Amino acid sequence: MRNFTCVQDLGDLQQALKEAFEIKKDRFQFTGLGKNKTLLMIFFNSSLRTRLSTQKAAMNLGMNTMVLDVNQGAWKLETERGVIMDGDKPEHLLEAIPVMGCYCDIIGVRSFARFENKEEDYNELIINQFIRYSGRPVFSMEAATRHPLQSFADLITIEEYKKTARPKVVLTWAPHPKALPQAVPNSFAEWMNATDYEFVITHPEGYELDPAFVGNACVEYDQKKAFEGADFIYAKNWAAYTDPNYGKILSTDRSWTVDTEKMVLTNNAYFMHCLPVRRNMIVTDDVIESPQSIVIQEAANREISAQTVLKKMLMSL
Ligand code: AN0
Ligand code: CP
Repeated sequence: MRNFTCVQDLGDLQQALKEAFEIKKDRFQFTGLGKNKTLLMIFFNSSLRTRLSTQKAAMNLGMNTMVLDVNQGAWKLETERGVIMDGDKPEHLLEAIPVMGCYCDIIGVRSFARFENKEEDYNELIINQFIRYSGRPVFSMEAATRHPLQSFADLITIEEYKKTARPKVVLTWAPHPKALPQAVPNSFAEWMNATDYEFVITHPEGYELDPAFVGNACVEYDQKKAFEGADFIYAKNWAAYTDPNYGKILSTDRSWTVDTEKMVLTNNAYFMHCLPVRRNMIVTDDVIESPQSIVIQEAANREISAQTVLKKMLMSL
């Protein structure tokens, strides 16, 4: 596997899951694979889990790691071609990318949707420039439209906790005070569609996701109806996708917050969220602290998803 930005890049998903569970059993069995190989992680946005879990995964494989926060200490980067650079950005991405490529063997990039231009976001302008100009294999640590390391960890978690072969998994929108990207829900939908689970998406009207990601999911506008019989509730906020509201907040209606009353409608469902989560906006204290909440186990699996991906990339260097 050269690059990793979406579920298809993994190839056989069941095989990748098998590899992930092998790594989870003994995460130091491939410790020689990354010897003298350097991972460069580039962050255009904040991170706690991705930063730590990916670095840990690389260390488990014997790699060296370097982390660059572009907005803290590096030169501010211009990303548009053709701009007269007389503003506050002293360096262009088109020089910075190949230079960064000189110092490492694999590059991880975090670059959220900016909500300035839908086409730019959905064409994945930033990560695609890394793929094109770095000369190195590149993987997504959440790009504009997807967060595949998160979705892979989510899938591993569901596989660990599911009680039936074909669980009912519900992705629910929940309120949030700031406009958030669609990357997590898009990606989650993409990965769920790659399984044979029963998959339902619920959100208020106006929050429809890109149909390319929704795929075969059942869309249910009545959140309570969607929760009935669910085995997993996956909560996430996102800003509107559809025009003319792209990137806008249309609702902060707290009747969509996941609470005990709604969880009672489910089949004793597990509660999941990628984190960071705003308590009592997305989910109540009671639900996230309940024994059915598996958000910490889910975050722990980020190390496993990252290590599986890095192992595959190292093997094809
Ligand atoms: C980001 C998002 O919603 O995409 C990252 C989640 C992993 N969340 C925030 O910015 C709060
Ligand atoms: N879930 C996740 O990617 O978290 P961070 O933004 O903290 O990396």
